[in-house]
Amino acid sequence: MRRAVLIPVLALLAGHVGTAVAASTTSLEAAADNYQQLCQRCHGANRFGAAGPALLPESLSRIKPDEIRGVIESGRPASQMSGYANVLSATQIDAMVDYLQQPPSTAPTWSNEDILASHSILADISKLPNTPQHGADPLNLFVVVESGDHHIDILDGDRFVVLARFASHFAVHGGPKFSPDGRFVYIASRDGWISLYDLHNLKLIAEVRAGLNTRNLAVSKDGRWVLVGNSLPGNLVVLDARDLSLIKTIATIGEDGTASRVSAVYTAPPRDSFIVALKDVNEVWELSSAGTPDFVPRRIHAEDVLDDFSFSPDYKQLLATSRKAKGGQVIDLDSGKVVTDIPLPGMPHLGSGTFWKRNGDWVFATPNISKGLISVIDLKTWKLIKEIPTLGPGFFMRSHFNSRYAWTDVFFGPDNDAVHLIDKQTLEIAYTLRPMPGKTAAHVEFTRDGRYLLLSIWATDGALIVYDSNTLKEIKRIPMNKPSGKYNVGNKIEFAEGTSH
Ligand code: DHE
Repeated sequence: MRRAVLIPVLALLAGHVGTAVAASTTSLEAAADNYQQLCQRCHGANRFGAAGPALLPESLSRIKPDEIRGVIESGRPASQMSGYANVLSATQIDAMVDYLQQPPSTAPTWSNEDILASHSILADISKLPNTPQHGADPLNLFVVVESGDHHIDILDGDRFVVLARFASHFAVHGGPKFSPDGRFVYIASRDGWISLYDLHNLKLIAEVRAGLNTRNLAVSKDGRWVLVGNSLPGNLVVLDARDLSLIKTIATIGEDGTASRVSAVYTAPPRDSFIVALKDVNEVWELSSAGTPDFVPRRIHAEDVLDDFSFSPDYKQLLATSRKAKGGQVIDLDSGKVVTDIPLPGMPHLGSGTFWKRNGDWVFATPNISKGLISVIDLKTWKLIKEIPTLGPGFFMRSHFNSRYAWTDVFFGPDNDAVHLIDKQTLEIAYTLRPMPGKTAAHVEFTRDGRYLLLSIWATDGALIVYDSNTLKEIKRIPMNKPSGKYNVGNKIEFAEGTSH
């Protein structure tokens, strides 16, 4: 029997599942048999994933049926997934596409025992030097996610050379998070795997599968705890940050008994707590991480499901997308009360928004996933100051204290190769760059001093482009396979202005 790993290509946001040819019960049964013969060895008998990724509806929901079909037919380059066009007929492949999008016959579960069994220690930290062994500035390293072939690069942020490259689990999503001293980085994959990597020794230390479908993770202010937010099963998992051993799982059940998926988890350092966004109940949770925490949630009751989050710079207030508020809603985290609604058009992507000071006052700017505009809000009055039209909907926005510009992408539509540089004082687009015409340019991160920045060309034959942030001159182009996010250690551990938190 041929060995196969069905590794789907990177999901596209637009055009979700829904057009698969509906297969009959008989053909679904036949597809289930074919799955057990051809696929289960790498993807697991229960489709939870093994050497290959999970093939559950939750794992595939962001991938178009045509893409799934293409991978089954032709395999996936640079992976162990070979094509099945010569093994299965077109009808059998259609049935397989449909089968993989059906829930499994027994509901997927991932228990504490499963988490414990998945835990592995890959290096003995006590035997490793506790000073950087790579000769680069440890606070100016970048962790770069190469999403095209599921790898992580560690980049020297002074010389712009790759110091180490290693395979990640399937589909790393959300920003990797760091220990407060910047030595360790914690990486979450959509398939539920959490990895702990030592940046001093450039070594993987431990791994654990915390769930079947994970949203993201957060590290506590003191660096002792890692909190993982899962959508399958809907729960929170607390891990010991030293070695990822399991401390506790917390089912995310609303006060009225409704089980909820987690949208995302965040660290709020001034509050010494974690904040949890829930997808299916009108609650926001806060879990204290101070002292010896019990991780019992404080429930903040909301009028609506609050999803995508950002925080005021002092973490006293939460900005969330709310359908009821027709855009954004501001919640005071101490009182749990609504401060105000901010009607915003389209789908603002608050989590990717950024703050800066304009004429001495804080402003917040957010990209929009469904409309070509940037909304700029005054943080004192919470009033919308300006809508800046862009060439199309965007995903990310970034700046730095020392940068005159906020950089934002045009992720969707025909101008997805363009990035806009917004003058932080005039709120006008000062420049529009097209670094690689025809290829998506997105997601910026600055060096610790803000002198340079790295921009991703989000394509299989893509690159990381290094710019001088003042002259806007291109300094270097490092070829990479769909580089997505990149994260500067110093900026991240200092929760620097302009970067994501
Ligand atoms: Fe993300 C961060 C949610 C789709 C790339 N994304 C985040 C965060 C959330 C989020 C809540 C902040 C968590 C953190 O960093 O710890 N993303 C969502 C969605 O709900 C959405 C729209 C749909 C989904 O199914 O998840 C979504 N995200 C995408 C993509 O399609 C992107 C472009 C490609 C991918 O890798 O999946 C994508 N998201 C990213 C990246 C970050 C991110 C690169 C980290 C941004 C940063 O700079 O910190």
